[in-house]
Amino acid sequence: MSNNFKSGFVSLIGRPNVGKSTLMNCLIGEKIAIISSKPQTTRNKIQSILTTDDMQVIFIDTPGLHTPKSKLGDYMVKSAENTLSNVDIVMYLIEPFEKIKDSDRAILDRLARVKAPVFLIINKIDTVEKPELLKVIEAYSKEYPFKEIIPISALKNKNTQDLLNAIKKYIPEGPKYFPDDMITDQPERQIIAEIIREKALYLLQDEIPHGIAVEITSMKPRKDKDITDIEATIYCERESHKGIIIGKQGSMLKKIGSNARRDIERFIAGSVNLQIWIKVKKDWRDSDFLLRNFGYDDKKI
Ligand SMILES: Nc1nc2c(ncn2[C@@H]2O[C@H](COP(=O)(O)OP(=O)(O)OP(=O)(O)O)[C@@H](O)[C@H]2O)c(=O)[nH]1
Ligand SMILES: [Mg+2]
Repeated sequence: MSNNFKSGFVSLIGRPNVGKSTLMNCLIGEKIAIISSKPQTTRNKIQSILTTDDMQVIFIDTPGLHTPKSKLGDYMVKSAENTLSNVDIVMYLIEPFEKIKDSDRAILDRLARVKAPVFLIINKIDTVEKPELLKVIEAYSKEYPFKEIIPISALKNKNTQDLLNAIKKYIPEGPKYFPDDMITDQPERQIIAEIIREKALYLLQDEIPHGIAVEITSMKPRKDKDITDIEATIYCERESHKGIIIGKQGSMLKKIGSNARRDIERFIAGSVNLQIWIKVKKDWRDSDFLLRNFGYDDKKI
């Protein structure tokens, strides 16, 4: 290791659905965080680690900042805000809209108290023309003294090298916090539970997927065969939701299961036998006890 090895923590914050998780996965080159077109997909802080010859960056993907309507929402927002005071760089992601929404104004207000350098990352530039982009840059640069303004497309992997170069400029000298081959702090079971939740988010409508929690109750590789038996439980908030998640003759649950199995097999690089059960836990999103039980523990933020 050379003397001037650099390392640090970089938080990705922004409104829901702006592409924070997509960007983190893109920078790491692996799918660590789940993604969906529905807002409020990410519920926890998720760390991933990029190690190069001369730098180690720990990216922290966070839940989208919004006005919470449940205790789960409170937990999500708190865990995102908490990163603001503990990182070396804050990357504030927006979509390329010139008009600054109230919810973005609220984030800009919070940024005023941040000591770390703040980058404005304008994501989804594949959806706009250059003149529009310039207007976005102009509107936002009036609002805050951003250290860098970097337009990117996380989906198309555009300009992300420029972003990494900028990170390198601002990150301090420091030690290697994690081993070279470690890419995330997420336990395997957590990632598998999240894959199942991602498929449910994709296939289910309205409020139902937002009221889902997934728990892996058992995971056992078979002794005689190259196959892993995984048992999972999907928790939902109402009896009526349970019916919808199971679907006609079990068709919805089957779809969620087979979509998830495909991704889990890729993730663990082996065959999987996946069994999913559905249970109702009424209003779990507002129960301190159940939130903690599902890993949304605000004492651990
Ligand atoms: N066109 C386009 N779409 C993108 C880009 N980056 C992300 N998306 C899409 O935006 C949607 C939201 O992406 P996520 O990465 O889940 O967004 P997020 O900010 O993590 O959302 P939350 O976890 O809900 O806060 C998905 O449908 C992505 O495919 C981009 O560069 N271009
Ligand atoms: Mg996300």
